[in-house]
Amino acid sequence: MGSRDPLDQADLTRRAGERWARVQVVAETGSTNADLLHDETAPDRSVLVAEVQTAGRGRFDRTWTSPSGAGLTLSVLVRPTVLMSGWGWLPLLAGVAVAEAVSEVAPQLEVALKWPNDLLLARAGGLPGKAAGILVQSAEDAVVIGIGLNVSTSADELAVPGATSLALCGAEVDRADLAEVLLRRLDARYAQWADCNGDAEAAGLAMAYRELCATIGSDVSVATGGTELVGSAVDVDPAGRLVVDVEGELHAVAAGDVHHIRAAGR
Ligand code: BT5
Repeated sequence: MGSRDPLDQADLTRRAGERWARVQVVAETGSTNADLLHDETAPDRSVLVAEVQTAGRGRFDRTWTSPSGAGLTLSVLVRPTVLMSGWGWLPLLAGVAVAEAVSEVAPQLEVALKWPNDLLLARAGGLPGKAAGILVQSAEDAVVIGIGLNVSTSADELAVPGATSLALCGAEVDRADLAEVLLRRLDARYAQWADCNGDAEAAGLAMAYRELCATIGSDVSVATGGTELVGSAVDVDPAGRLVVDVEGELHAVAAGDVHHIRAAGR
């Protein structure tokens, strides 16, 4: 099956299983995140997949662009009942699930996460490229986790030079298989986290994240709230914040853009 064949809603609903309450596939929309955020009737554990978005969102009002059928563009809505203090882990949880799903379907790829949740893939003879981005937004009791993942995107279709895709890194993957595995991994990580009342350490999530995260152990510059921190990233804290050592002083960063100056020796 060609990897740009449209996804089939009935097939994906069946593959997703009963752990996901509602699975919708649309040919085109503005933003799957915006749609679920504004859908007050969306049940807990709704999934919305679009073949293409015309107003795909990144963090900090940036954009996400991907040609129709070239990637996976989806959002899930959950209504967590755990303490809100643990919600900061949801973006990182999604990153772990995406990395695990890509590793399952394409074990030959070398995956890593850049804090908070960019999926990086190793590229022959160059720096790692960004193959997936995650945007988590909340509205009252609902949290929407949006995932954009480049699957068959070719070099001339990439949104930015620092981007890459599974295909460009050597993996031909069927999107329906990938979506099925991604929903299973997301469900498993979410269930563990929820069972531990949002405690990422107890859920084994923090450990899994540290193992995947290329930022921890790297020298970094972090643009956060109008300032630039330069130091070494030493850990993530219990709230999912990046801990940066700047000349012996520890700073916990809740949101920002990380640049790896000197990557950790991995
Ligand atoms: C992200 O933001 O990476 C979050 C992207 C989330 C997209 C999903 S798709 C489903 C759901 N619905 C939405 O509307 N959004 C979510 P950020 O870290 O701010 O990175 C955004 C930057 O990534 C852009 O400014 C570009 O430089 C780059 N970019 C845009 N499209 C890309 C792509 N397809 N692949 C790699 N990089 C891309």
